[in-house]
Amino acid sequence: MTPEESGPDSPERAPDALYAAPRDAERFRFDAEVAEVFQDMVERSVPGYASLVHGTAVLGGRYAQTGAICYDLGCSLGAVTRALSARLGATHPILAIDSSPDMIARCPRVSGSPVQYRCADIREVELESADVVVLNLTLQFLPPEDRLPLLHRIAEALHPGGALILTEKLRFDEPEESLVQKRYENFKRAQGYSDLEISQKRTALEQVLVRDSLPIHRERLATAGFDSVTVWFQCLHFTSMLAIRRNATPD
Ligand code: GEK
Repeated sequence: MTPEESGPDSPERAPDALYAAPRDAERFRFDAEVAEVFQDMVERSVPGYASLVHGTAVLGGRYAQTGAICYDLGCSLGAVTRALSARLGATHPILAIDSSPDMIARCPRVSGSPVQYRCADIREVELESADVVVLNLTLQFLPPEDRLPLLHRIAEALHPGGALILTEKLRFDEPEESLVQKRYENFKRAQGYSDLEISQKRTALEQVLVRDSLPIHRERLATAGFDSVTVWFQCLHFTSMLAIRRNATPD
């Protein structure tokens, strides 16, 4: 963690042992028990998470030039929002949105801050004119058919030249997929997760987290109205793209 993400306004850190004992196979949900351990879960499950949050704030800070709003869509406990706000200063508005009331309730608030947290479905929220939109590991949780319409709305909301920072867990073609999966499981073991935890979590996420390949992301971003899509972070499956909104409105 960088100093921007740690400190007194960071969420509490309960250890993630949700899948340590055998449990009924249920779909993964961002409910109260997940929100309670989320900080530990995300840091031990996403390789390079702290760098991702820091890099997103650095990149976002460069594109937040006009003073227009920045969005953190699917903010969970607000890590990106806090890091971005620390760079942008006390006056820059940031709207952090998540559909999980348990996540939003746990986002640390700073009184007098221009950061707002809202519990809402990002597929339904009206987006105002914006400099920067962040989707950090969120798009992959939307049904695939809802992804392009959201990206279209984001492109329309962004100023020409505004930035979308999109981080996703990618799907690879075989044989790369099996190789990366094996390395990912080794990473999780090194983070202290047992084989039971790894396999139960994997089962719970099936059909909830639906991954796309990088070519599909690139094609969808182009269709939505973005160009100059640059991969700026990659660690195993986890990839972050900086996508700039085209000057002309797409057809
Ligand atoms: C981070 N960005 O730490 N509307 C709003 N929120 C949603 C929706 C939706 N339709 N669907 C899912 N979410 C964070 C990490 S976690 C990624 C993001 C992970 C929310 C969901 O409630 C959850 O908080 C978040 O998207 C995904 O920088 O757990 O792998």
